[in-house]
Amino acid sequence: MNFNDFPAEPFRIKCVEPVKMISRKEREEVIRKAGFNTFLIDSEDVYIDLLTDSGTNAMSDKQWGGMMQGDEAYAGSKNFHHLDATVKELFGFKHMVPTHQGRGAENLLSQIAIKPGQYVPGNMYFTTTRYHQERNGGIFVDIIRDEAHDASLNMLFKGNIDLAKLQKLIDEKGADAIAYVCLAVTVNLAGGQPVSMKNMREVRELTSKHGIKVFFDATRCVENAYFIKEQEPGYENKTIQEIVHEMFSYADGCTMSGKKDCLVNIGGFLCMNDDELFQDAKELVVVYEGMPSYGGMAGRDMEAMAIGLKESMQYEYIEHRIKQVRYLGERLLEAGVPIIEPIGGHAVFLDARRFCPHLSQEEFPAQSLAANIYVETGVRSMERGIVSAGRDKVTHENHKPKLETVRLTIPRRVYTYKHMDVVADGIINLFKHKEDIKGLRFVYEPKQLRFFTARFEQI
Ligand code: PM9
Repeated sequence: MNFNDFPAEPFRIKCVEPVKMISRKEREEVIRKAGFNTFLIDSEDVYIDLLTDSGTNAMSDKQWGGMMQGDEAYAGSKNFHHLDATVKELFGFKHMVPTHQGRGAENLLSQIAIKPGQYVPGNMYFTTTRYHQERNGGIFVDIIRDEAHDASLNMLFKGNIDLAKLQKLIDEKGADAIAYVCLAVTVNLAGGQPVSMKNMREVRELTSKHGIKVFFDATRCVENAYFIKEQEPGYENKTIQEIVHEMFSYADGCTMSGKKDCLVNIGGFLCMNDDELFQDAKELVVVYEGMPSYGGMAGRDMEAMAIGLKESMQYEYIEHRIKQVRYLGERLLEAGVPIIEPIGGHAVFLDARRFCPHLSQEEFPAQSLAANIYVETGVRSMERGIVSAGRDKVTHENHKPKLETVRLTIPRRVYTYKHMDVVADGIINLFKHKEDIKGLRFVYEPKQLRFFTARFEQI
């Protein structure tokens, strides 16, 4: 690894938040009290917080300035018009409906676009996305390429949809039985893996032939655009903005969690080109979120999001972002720690199957690994394996994903390379005595999205 491959932070730090490390003995007590679930640890007890990149972004001086220009009128806020115009300019969709965060948009889309019994094919599931699809009678079908389920396979555009799987579903069930295709850019649970422009174009061509709509999960679309610029022939001289615009030209709409690539702490939106769907979304948004001109957000939040979305497309920002994640991954790889390859956009995913070969999947190796990383290092991470996957809605059996991982998710513009070194050194150390990691069993299992609040004890 050559340190010169990694650009310095393209910002100066104007405001700092002190962090401190509590003792190992205290951390052991904290994780026991949290039921071995890192979601249940207080932030004050965490040294470096890699639980998620969602809502944990550091905002810029311009965004904070924008916050002071919040127009908090109940209706028709000027910040809504700014956000509306920015999203339409950058994404190219005809309509935008703001929501309080990504799952608010997923809720609206699932209600207006899925008829009970219809299929919703997608490139790997995401927890909240699949939950809303199923809650509205949809049947999720995984049509990601097979390679995405293999942690150690290093290949480009591992997030692509397998067109043969999509064609098979259309042939077997008929186009009318498919609500829409949900295409995520990048694919979170596959390791932040990107989708190629070619794949998006081909999905558009195939679905158009059959009159099927395509909605993107745009949550990490800017990170996906960086990979296209870096790795897909023909895109090296295009701007990130041009690439994002072309990506969305292959979709009928999108859901967006602004908490990621919009560089804010809260917010989201739903976009579409279809006038009737827009009408339906506007009727429903008032039930769950608020007026169609604020959708659960304060005026100041919409302003920060409009500014953040533009900032996220600046090349220096996104290059540093992706390469900082890559730096952490390469440090771990060099030491032989098993991770999902290639290293994705927002996080490094430890492969818990290979990290803890002495534990079966039913002993929740990733959940336990995340708990042990906290005790060893003070770093908070997240399970993304059998616990996150939940149970089958019909059989109530555990879904058993092939990927059993712990996600080290890097907040945007928050930590430095030295923080990455601390994380890497701690995990490399734990890897040396990995046999000490014990299995877990549930003591409390919530009925839905169980990973957020479940509690465990050591076996
Ligand atoms: N993702 C994450 O940490 C936060 C919730 S799960 C701990 O990765 C995608 C691809 C996401 C996502 C959230 C949402 C939902 C939709 N799609 O959290 O509701 O990664 O804004 O977005 C989280 P909201």
